[in-house]
Amino acid sequence: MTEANGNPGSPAGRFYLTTPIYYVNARPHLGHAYSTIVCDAVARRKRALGIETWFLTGTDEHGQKIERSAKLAGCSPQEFADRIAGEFRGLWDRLELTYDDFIRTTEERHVRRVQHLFATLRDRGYIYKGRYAGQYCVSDEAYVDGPPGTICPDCGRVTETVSEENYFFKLSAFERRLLEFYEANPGFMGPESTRREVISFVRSGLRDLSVSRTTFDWGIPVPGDERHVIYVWLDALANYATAIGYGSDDPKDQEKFRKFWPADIHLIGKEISRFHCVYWPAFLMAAGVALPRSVRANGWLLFDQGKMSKSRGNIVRAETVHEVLGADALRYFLLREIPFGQDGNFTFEALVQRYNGDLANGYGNLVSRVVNMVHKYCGGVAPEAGAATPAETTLRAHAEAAIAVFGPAFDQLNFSEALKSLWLLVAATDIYLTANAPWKKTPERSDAEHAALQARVLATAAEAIRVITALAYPILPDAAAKVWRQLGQGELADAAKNGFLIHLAWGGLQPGTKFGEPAPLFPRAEKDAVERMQKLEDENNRTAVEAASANGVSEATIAPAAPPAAAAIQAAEAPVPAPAAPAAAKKATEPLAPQASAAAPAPAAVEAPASVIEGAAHITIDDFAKVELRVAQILVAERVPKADKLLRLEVDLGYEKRQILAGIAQHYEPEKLIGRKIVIVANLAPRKMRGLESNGMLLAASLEGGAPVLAGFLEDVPLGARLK
Ligand code: ME8
Repeated sequence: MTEANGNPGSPAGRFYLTTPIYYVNARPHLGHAYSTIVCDAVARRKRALGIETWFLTGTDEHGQKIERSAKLAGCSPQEFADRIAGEFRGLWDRLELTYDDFIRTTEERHVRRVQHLFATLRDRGYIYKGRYAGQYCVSDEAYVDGPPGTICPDCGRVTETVSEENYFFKLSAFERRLLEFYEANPGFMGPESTRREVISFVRSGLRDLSVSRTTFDWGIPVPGDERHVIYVWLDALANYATAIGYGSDDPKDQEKFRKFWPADIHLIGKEISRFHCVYWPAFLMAAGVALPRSVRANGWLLFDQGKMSKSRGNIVRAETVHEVLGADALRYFLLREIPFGQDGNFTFEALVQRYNGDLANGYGNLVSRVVNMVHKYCGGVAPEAGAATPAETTLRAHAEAAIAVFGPAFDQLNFSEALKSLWLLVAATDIYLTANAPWKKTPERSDAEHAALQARVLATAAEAIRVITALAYPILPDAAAKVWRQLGQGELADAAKNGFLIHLAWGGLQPGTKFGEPAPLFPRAEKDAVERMQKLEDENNRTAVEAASANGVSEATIAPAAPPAAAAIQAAEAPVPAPAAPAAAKKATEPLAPQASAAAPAPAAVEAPASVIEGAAHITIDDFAKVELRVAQILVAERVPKADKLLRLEVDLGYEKRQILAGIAQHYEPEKLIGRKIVIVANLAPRKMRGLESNGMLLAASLEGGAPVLAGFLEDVPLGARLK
């Protein structure tokens, strides 16, 4: 494999890195911000090393999932995509992320170039027409092996049965070539767990891949056969090449593509490794295009024990952290706390602890002490250090070690180690300062000796701060820019453009440099910071749920429609279960109550335990006919904030959609419910819980002492069908 493009010393001196392009079916959250912030930090360091860098991000806007989300929101897919893509871009701008291009897959430039790629693959004999009959996971936009009803192994949702004419890509032809490529390029994918997983996937055998769909429209038409739209992953993966000019006729685009391709790093979340390490290289091999130099997978940001994701309802928004502690605090926490490649927990408590410990009391306090003393004792001008004593030699050695360790660790994406080593220098500088106490005049020192000590110690500490700041810049760009000014070094943004990191070495702070005014960097976070962030999130959740229930616009990941679900699905429960009145206690004439509580769901279509039906009084067929039982499909399922037991569901009855609240949150993961076909009591009078209206009730077997089990079907049933 060739040397990584753009690394220091690389002849090319260029670096191209990408984030995944994010689906526009849900708003951005901290998980998305994590990947994008990692890329931003890398891009900033590369630029500061004088390397011509191109940082691409964007949004993935086609496919069945987005089409359905838009339908549910009552707008066109394009309007829907415009809105959410705007939110992603707006957030990246607010966080001052330095992306060079933001590609949207609905842009004309992308559409035409993807068609070019498709035509190239077809012309080169790697695409043929066939028929796909199998399972498809709409949420992951992925084909899944197995019979109808198979659960997607990646996300746990029910797959849909697809049977249609498709174009196929000859993926099977690349099995051996891919394995040889991985073998020859051990650095191609990482971390090691990803590498192992991908290799074992390819070794287990590759089957040809369906790369077009005919049963919906929201995609890029296959050139020459517009009944088909191109498979959304082929469309999406191609963004990395189309955005920098692949497939364009314009010589300027072609020049750009030659300049930046192949990408140095595709940074992704670990769940999409297969698409990036198997499909994408195979498409490129087939098209005769060079392969990316590396794919690097970040682990998952976890919150409340689970992967942070909208459908789980456990997201935190980057805006919240930004508002309370600032963007640098978020960047530092994510890169310092989570060893890159591993999963990491996000908690407000840990964030505040790191912020106060490392930034407010650590780096921030150090800068403030030194800059203030230079103003107080040295007239605001960098003093001449004079001859070094062993203390200065030791601190200098610490700084040189930090320079030596930080760069390679960072360039391996080992941000946590890089920062750990740099903060050792923060600590060493603090200790040095305290040990030499330039603020303390002792009787045994003459005035001249004291002035010399002050000059030596403050010049040395300020130089250490300069080194720390230069290295920390990609992670703390805002704070670093302020410190740079305070040290009289001018605008860091300009310095970064001029590759100030190339020559970073001890001794750059010139005596006589006029310092800028001291300015606070990281004010200590008060005790209520955690509560403030929590409150902002709660308020946001509440507004989102209310807005969703008011407009019928989904806040959660939107559901795939599902094939016949496996027999037992999930149970319906009202949030405040009424005591289960045994049917036997009811009078024969009593109608099956619409007010039937969740704990005692009307058992119409579900066989109740013998103990319950034994001796049950009879009802007439007319009594039964009063209960309107219908087949519905769960489109959206999410937790109701501050209600442990409640899930808010949006269900589709075919003829209408409605919201139902169900007290099953302790027994079912909301994201696993999506797509399930269930039975609901459709004519139950609406009622309000937690300020939200519930229009109907789910049916379930109410097992004695056990979890509820939802009623479902073995065969496929149309939505809205009445149970009689
Ligand atoms: O998969 N922890 O888009 P997506 C860490 N459109 N990273 C997270 C995360 C979490 N909890 N949640 C999201 C797609 N991410 C496709 C990609 S690329 C050609 C097409 C980050 O909106 C992580 O980078 O589901 C993950 O891979 C990406 O967001 C998924 O975003």
